[in-house]
Amino acid sequence: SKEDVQAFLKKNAFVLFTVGAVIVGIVLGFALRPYKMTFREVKYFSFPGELLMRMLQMLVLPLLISSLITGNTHSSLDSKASGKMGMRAVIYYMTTTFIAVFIGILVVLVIHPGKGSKEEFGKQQTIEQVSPADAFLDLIRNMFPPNLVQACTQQFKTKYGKRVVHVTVTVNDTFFNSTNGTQEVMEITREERIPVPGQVNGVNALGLVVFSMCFGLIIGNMKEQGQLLRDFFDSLNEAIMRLVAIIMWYAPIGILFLIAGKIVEMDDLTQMGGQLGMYTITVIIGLSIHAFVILPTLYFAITRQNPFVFIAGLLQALVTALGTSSSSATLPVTFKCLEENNKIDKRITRFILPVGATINMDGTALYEALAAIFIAQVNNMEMNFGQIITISITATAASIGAAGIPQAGLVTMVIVLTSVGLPTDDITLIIAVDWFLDRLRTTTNVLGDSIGAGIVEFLSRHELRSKDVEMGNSVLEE
Ligand code: DAS
Repeated sequence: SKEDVQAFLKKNAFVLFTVGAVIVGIVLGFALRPYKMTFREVKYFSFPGELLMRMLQMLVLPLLISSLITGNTHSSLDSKASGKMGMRAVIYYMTTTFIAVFIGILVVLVIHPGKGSKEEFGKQQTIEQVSPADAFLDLIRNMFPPNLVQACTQQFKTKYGKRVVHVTVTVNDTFFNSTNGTQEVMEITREERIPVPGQVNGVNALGLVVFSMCFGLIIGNMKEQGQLLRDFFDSLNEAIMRLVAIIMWYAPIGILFLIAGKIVEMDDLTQMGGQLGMYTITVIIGLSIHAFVILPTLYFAITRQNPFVFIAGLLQALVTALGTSSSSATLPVTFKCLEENNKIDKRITRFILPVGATINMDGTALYEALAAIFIAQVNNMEMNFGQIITISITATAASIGAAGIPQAGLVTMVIVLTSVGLPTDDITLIIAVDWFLDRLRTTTNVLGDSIGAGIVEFLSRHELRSKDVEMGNSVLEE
């Protein structure tokens, strides 16, 4: 009946808007492609998308800090229960990341997209060599930022010691010449610096995660003296989540323009027939197996609940990940979806989501292992068993070190390649498709974090419940 339809529309408004935004974005993007917009026009066109990105990033810092601090003060849980919860999260992160790496290696070995020649790829640029040891030390260095204020603002500092990793891209751009009023085409070389592991758009997320967790644990143990701080961060967290709720209404518009803008500006996919096309398909297959088979099966095996109902609740977060290619920027939306649609306990989400978004990246791990072996195949080098093990370990480390920002995984790939003696310059072979594959692996990353929250909540239900009883909270039926 009419009422039913109305009720349905009201209940699913967000989902409908979001799905609609993706579809309209794709259609609009392809419709506008023939008009060959200039670089600048594309920038104007995707402005609403850029705004969404900025709004989300604006919230990440206070959200990350406040939720981790309140999540770790055990005003909400006692320290034994938090410890157990933390262990479960870590075990989940490790297991799923290893499975992801395994799948990545398996699909690339079976499909074998690399055909032992580089001719069909465009020209290559030089990328600096990075020693895995230095990169590893940098990962640990980033855990302890010497200056907390700087950790919130610093721009691309500490590059594997002193080095700067950057990729130079050349773009053709039409400029409007204001002196004589003509349009002219000129080639400019834009130097794009790719940020380093553990840093999110000038934010050292890893360092802030470590600090906030420790800080939360401390003020949790401070009895009355800590009450002021506990209340402060609790209320800060609440306030930020309300801001998130407002941005959620704008999100579909932003996503529409982010997607459309990207489709308008992407290169013609002329190379896609060859090895790069096969490579793209291989990555898609690998990520799909992990996202649609492994993670749901794991969720079902543990919780005995329908994983696809759970995933449906995450739709907006997944689409945001697809639109922004940043798991950090998506974090506010992930929080909202998990807490509101999937009714995950706030004590769980605050405790583990920020950590997950920073270090747990299944999609990235899968991608890095797969890409490294693809590059070996292109170079006609067969990897032996020992080298494959090395790749699995460094790909895992690289995914932990990769920041939750666009294309961070491409940078940390240098570590994986160096560890087995593959040419790091060959990263540029896959740059052409990375913007796209990045979106898919980011979506997988966010899905992995969210399913992790669902699983950890299920496993911790007894602790949560007994705490509720103790506090006299209303206890939910199991
Ligand atoms: N884009 C990333 C993310 O936010 C990481 C990557 O580049 O793989 O998850």
